[in-house]
Amino acid sequence: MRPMNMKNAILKTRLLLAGVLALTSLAATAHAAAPGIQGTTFNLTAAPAYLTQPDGQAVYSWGYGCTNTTGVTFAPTTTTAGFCNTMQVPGPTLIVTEGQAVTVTLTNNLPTSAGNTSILFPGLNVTATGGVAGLMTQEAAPAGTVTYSFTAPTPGTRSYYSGTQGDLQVEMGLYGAIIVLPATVQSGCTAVGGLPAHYIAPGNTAEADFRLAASAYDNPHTCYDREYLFQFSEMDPNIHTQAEAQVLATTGCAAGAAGCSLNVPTEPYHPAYFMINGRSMPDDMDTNYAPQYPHQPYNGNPHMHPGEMVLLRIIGQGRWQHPFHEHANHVRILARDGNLILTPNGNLAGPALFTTTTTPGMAMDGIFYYTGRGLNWDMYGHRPYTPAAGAPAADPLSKLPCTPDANGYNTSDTTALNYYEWCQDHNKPLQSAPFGDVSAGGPVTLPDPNILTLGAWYGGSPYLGPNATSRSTGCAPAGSPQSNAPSCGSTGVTPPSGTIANSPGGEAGFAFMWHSHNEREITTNNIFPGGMMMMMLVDSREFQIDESN
Ligand SMILES: [Cu+2]
Repeated sequence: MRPMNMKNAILKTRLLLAGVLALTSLAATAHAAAPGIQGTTFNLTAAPAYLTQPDGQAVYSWGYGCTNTTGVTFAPTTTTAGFCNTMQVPGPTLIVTEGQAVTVTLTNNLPTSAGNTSILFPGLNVTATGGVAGLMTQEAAPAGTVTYSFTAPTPGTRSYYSGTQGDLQVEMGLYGAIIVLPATVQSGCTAVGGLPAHYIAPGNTAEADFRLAASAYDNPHTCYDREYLFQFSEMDPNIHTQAEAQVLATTGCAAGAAGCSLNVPTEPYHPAYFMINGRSMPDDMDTNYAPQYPHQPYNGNPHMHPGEMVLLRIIGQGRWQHPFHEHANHVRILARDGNLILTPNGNLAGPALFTTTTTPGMAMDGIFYYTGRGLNWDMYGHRPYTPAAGAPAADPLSKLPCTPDANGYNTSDTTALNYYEWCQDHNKPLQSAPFGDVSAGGPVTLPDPNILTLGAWYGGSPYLGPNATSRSTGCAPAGSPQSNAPSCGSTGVTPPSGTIANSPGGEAGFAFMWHSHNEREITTNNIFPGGMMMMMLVDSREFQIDESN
């Protein structure tokens, strides 16, 4: 075995181990949203550091960061663990409000031989002051600064990235996102902090509001309940290795002196790392601001309750197209590059996309939701309307009516466990010979449990939620930890396999893979699984989604 093969074998083993460990330890994580720094004055730096990859590699990279964190305001305000390093990939998400005067000062702390650097804000009307003239904008010379000023335009999500030697500097990691929030709350939208209460299981507290704004745009049809930002990029480690070697060879050189520059070929291009928010799967499913990723603070790990309007902010960074597929529903596109797509009479006109394909620099906003409509079984798995024998009169789980609204959904009670249930499937059991007291006569036979198991998130029940077993069987066996189910006594109903082993208080959602449909991109250094992949979780409304970090 040649040395190179030996190295690859070790890398493969480490990657697989990392993947297994991470997948089994992530059962309780529930953190994402669209974190960033908010304000009108941003002092950014461009600096080098190493990015962690799940195959164990530390890839020399460049990124934007904060010169310091004095005066930095982290958003959303429900974020508790925010940090902004001197270098991070993607760069800090800049959160501003429509109409504000915004100033971004960039200090070039890249190695001297890397030369000048800059920031472009495509779509914004920018005034650049200071620095030195560059091809596309004013640039910051080594150790120098440049300032960009603009008035935050119409709301939406846009990219920012280096306008200097983009084939190398964007590849090295100099890119980020800017989010412009609407200045006012649209009629019909719920102001931040005011989302209506939902069903709260015993032992849980009310769920915090993790949104940046009440709506995505100045349009009442763009209200949302939850949001996520995904930036797609790829890296060719050969380019990074060559850049690092040349930087080391020119250490201490004087700016402008002969030989004090880099000459790194960026073709041919063979990326090996495919990242969402600077991380590859499974790292992208760890929390935001996890300490093991000091230069990759943002994750990609969406969670939602049925019926919630989830705003997806999606940006293509890097050099390739990235066809991102959100399993479980289409994404209704609201806007491209901050431009809301409307019909002449003001209705939403964006397409419903099976795959949200980004091209480099392109940003899009869309709405995703999941209700379980059309499953042909009652995924809420609750008992028929008649209270189960022995159920306390106040048992909220034994009385779950489904009253269809004009669209067929149960929406009259926003605090119901089955809010947004598709009523045509109400009380339809999954299997023809159901366990518990779900009424018989279901549409299908019970499938192999492996089809319905959801890995670390499987609650042992094919129905949605940590307490789905007690909802479907009607009572809990003696000694069961299912605290809010009436007891069956010592002869209790036998729950489905696995239910008791998994804590019914933990997250037991429906997991859907969200991933690049260029399947080359769901690898890490040629090993599957990895790269641009994450698991989206639909959680019962009894599960409290916590995105505070
Ligand atoms: Cu797919």
